[in-house]
Amino acid sequence: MAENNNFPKSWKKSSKPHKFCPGCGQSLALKNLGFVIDELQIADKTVYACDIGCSLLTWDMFEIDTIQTHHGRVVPTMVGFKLAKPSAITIAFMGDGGGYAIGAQHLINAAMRDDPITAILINNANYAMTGGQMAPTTLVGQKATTAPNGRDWQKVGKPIHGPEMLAEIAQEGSYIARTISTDIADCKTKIRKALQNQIDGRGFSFIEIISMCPVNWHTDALQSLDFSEKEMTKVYPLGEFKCPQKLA
Ligand SMILES: Cc1ncc(C[n+]2csc(CCOP(=O)(O)OP(=O)(O)O)c2C)c(N)n1
Ligand code: SF4
Repeated sequence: MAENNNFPKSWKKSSKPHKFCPGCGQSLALKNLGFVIDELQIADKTVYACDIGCSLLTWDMFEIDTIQTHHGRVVPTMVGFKLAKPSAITIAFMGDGGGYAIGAQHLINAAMRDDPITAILINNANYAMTGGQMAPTTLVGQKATTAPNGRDWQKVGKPIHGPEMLAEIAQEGSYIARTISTDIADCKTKIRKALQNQIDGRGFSFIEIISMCPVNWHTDALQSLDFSEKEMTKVYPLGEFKCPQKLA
């Protein structure tokens, strides 16, 4: 197949186009991840793992060793892998349900223990693969199939702010940030810093990526952009919440 510079070399050529719905933000995030893996020249020592949820659609996305785990278990799986093989660069990719609900304890403990893995979490404000149920990140007032009148925080609590929470408990060598899939430069820079943190042998790294889910949001292209870039960033500000001096 002819060389295509629009696709990362670390993406598997035979399985393209990707399997996400049209307009999904996850493909943008993963394209950036692929380009960063190319630039850092780490494909041969990287092990990528995806959770359950739409993240599982990436089980054959990369031309690198890949593990597919149970819902919420991608973090402990990669912590175990890293313990067994410290020279590997380990990436755990998950949704907000996987990381902040069913697998929250794993994420919190990995941050507290300073496990040297890179965790990447897609915040699309819902449980997407199963049809748009309310997630820990669903905005107050946002409708979901399990919240037909919109999230009522007095009944179910307020949305979780993952990076802010993890930054409180993480150790000094951690890199913790939030970005958005549509800001290619910011997304790529933060993914690069997170992986560099692991390559340099510092601690835990975590990035939350705000991402569009037009199918469950029931939005067209412009409405999807608006909701993620305007509504979601109001509640979930972009930024670096912990950054070792050497990465600044
Ligand atoms: C242990 C377990 N409980 C529930 C499910 C059903 N399930 C599959 S995907 C999913 C939601 C995924 O949502 P999220 O993690 O936010 O990822 P997204 O699909 O939004 O990318 C659920 C509840 C499952 N597969 N395994
Ligand atoms: S359901 Fe939403 S998150 Fe899942 S692939 Fe489709 S647009 Fe993306």
